[in-house]
Amino acid sequence: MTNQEIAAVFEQIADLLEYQSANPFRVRAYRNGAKKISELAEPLAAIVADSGRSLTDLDGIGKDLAEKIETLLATGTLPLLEELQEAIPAGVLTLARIPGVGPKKAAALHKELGISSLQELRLACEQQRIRGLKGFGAKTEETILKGLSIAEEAAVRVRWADAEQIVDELLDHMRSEPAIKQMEIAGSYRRGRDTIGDLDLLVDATDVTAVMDRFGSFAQVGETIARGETKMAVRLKSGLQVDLRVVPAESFGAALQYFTGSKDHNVVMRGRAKQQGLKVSDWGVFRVADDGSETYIAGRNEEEVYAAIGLPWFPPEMREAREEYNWAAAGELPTLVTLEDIRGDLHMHTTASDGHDSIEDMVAAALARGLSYIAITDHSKRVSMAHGLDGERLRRQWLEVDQVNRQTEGIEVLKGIECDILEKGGMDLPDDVLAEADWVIASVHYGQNQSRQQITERILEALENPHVDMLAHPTGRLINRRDPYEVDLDQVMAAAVKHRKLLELNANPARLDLNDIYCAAAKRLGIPIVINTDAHTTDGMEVMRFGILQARRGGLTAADVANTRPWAEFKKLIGGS
Ligand code: DGT
Ligand code: CA
Ligand code: CA
Ligand code: ZN
Repeated sequence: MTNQEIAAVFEQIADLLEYQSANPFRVRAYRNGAKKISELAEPLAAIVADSGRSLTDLDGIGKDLAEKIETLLATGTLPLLEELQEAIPAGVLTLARIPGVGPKKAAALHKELGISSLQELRLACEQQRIRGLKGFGAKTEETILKGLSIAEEAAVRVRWADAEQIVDELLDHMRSEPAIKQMEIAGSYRRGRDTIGDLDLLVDATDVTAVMDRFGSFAQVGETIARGETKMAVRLKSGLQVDLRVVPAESFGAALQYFTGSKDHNVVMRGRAKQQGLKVSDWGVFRVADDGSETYIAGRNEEEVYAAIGLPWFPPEMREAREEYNWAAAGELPTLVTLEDIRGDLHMHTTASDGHDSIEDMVAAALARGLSYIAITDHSKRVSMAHGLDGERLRRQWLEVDQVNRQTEGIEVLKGIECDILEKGGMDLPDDVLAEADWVIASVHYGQNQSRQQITERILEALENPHVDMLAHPTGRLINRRDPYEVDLDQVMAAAVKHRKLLELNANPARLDLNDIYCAAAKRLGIPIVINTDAHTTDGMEVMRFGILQARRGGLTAADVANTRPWAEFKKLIGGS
């Protein structure tokens, strides 16, 4: 097999895994591997044949991928690929991505009606041809149409974490151009929004032509939309647009401020400037004389731009014209929480349920990340698909946790459980079991299509349970894949205040709920937020930083985030001593 063929197999595996909602880092490992392999100058077969060398010496190739490459070279195929292909027939991949469709329905639509594109699916819904199929109904058609709209939206906005991967590669590519003095991604990406409409690349450079040529030669570029004197726009093969602006050094700060936005933030700022006889643009801050003439007074960096109109520098995550100008007027911006503030991670899974790594592995990974406590929170028995734990298995797991705690220095491992809130209400495990846990998470995984009132009542009841400490991923949304379930979060928050419960900001880049708005609401109400990774592998702990971004957008400080405290302090929040 050639390198390109091997790379293609890895790309295909990544697509199929992604379709199965596998861990994003696992998907990324395959994509990165494919990219590295396709860029290699020398055949992989030659490296394998050389006993003095190892595939794992290659950048981006870990032990797992190395084994897969060897299998491919030896047999021409991979059990994993065959397994995935068997589970997912060709052509249903796009259909299955539609919220409300999923793999099973997609396969049926393909088989029974020959539907293989989104257009065909929409048409079939509109012509009411789907309700005739076994297991489908008029309601399904409605759900699919709604899902199609979400999917169309997904085609135009990408998740922050996905944008990050593109940004990293783009900046890497641009960096080798010596004419570039300064470079930043502005826009919603810099503000840390959960999804990104397009990327805004800003460059300070002397040689515009060289910068634009370099930009146009980025491997992911599909087409150039426009190229002008200082502006250029391209569409990547993935469909994402990237806007480039090249500006002089004395305007770099002003342009960075302007193109970081948000638009609403800038509108307020321009108003402030005007009151002081100043004008702000992407070129700088100017004093406007009575005769209308303009004098440049600032623009090299953002600090001097803001200072010129009597404002502090605002962290980009704050720039949404929500509270930031009030904070500035009061003379103090909150010091937003940072990744370094985090001391614990209180939601993660192991091989006991649907995680991929052992308790020991998770503990070692947490130690490597500098955490001083974690909670092992596997699923409860209702989540049978994930091999959820009943009381007996859970108590056995806790013996294991005790042992790990005895053997390990520098970290406290808590006995936790992610206990399902049952469809009919009530917790999935009896109170006597929950009472023995150090940490109890309540989650809604089933009955997500129930009415707003039903779901809200289930959650309110769970929050009344004295053993429950925190509600996880409070809206159940999966960005671009599943809308939040119907839930009255205002009532949930009121109950959290009343019963002194904590709420989770789930750091998984596809979840990120609570979102920024509700984080801010929780802060106002004094509800401690716990930012958790919900890791299903050791690598899964990496997502903490995405949660931090969202928390910062909600204006949260370290004090607002419960797991910035040492465990001894945290314990007091949940009634421990
Ligand atoms: P996106 O791309 O939809 O995720 O959101 P943004 O915020 O990145 O928006 P984008 O790319 O349209 O523009 C980037 C920034 O440029 C925006 O946040 C503020 C600034 N900007 C763009 N157009 C205007 C405008 O018409 N007026 C003002 N005041 N600012 C603008
Ligand atoms: Ca943008
Ligand atoms: Ca833009
Ligand atoms: Zn979980």
